Amino acid sequence: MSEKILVLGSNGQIGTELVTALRKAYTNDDVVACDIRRPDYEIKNAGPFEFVNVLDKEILKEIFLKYKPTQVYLLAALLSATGEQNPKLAWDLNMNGLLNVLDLALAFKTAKVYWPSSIAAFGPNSPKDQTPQFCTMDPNTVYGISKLAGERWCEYYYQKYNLDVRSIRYPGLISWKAAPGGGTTDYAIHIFHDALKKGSYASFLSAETELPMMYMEDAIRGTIELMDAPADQIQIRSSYNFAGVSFTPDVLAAEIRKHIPQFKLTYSEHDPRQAIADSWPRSIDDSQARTDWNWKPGFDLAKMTEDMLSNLKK
Ligand code: AKB
Repeated sequence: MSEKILVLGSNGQIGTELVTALRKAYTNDDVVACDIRRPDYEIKNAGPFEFVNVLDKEILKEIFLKYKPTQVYLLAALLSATGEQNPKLAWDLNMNGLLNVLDLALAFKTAKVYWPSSIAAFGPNSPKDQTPQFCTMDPNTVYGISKLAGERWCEYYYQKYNLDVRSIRYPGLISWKAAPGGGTTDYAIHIFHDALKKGSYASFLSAETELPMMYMEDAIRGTIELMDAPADQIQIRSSYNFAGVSFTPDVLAAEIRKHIPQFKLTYSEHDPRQAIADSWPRSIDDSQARTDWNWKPGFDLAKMTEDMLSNLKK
């Protein structure tokens, strides 16, 4: 059967790379990029693009009617730091956007839906190291609350209506193609840009703040592998723990210094993102993803740092 794939939120950090990867795996015309903002040249000219606000159910319905998608990826969301600046909008977009898509996917018999959760679904009372798939989850950001609630909705639609929804709890994603959008883990991207441009960076997270991270190439591959896995292998219908590498700003700076020896890292004080980072896990146990659909990351810290620097230099 031929596929028609909608990517909602196609202009963001993940969407930009996911659309390109899906267009390589399928055809350009099979993958419809959708966003509320004008796309960059590459996405717009390689295949179909539609302006869509996921909160506008009527427009969204027209898009489902026009394309009859077999797969939908919903990426439109407000992240942790921007979500705290506008909690009501974060809740509205992250929650009602998801419910709109789940309802339309049911109505139009979409075969598979992908929705990302995050390590932000964990909270201060979740175990910090090798955080397990199932444990206490008490997120204290609106973003995290919306992710935990969204996970419950995904499982509910699967159990109640047999909708094939799949999800991953992303760690901080590190990439060079598109800018990140208001997350707590964004320091780990800015640091590379400033290391090359200025030779120094002032981190808004403290030296010892360890967080789970992943290189975007791994995240995109893992996402598509999860969506391609046979349905009977998908044991988790809330969201899968998913791990790449964990490091602190200090450790990342030391790795960057192997390429830029004079690189200097300083720390800024009293940033509200510190409290968010302190409520999150340091590392994640993703053994269920490894067992169920053979997940395995390809990038360690050294390989990721080398790839980031060489691509940003270009
Ligand atoms: C954020 O920092 O908000 C995101 C995330 C971990 O979900 N990158």
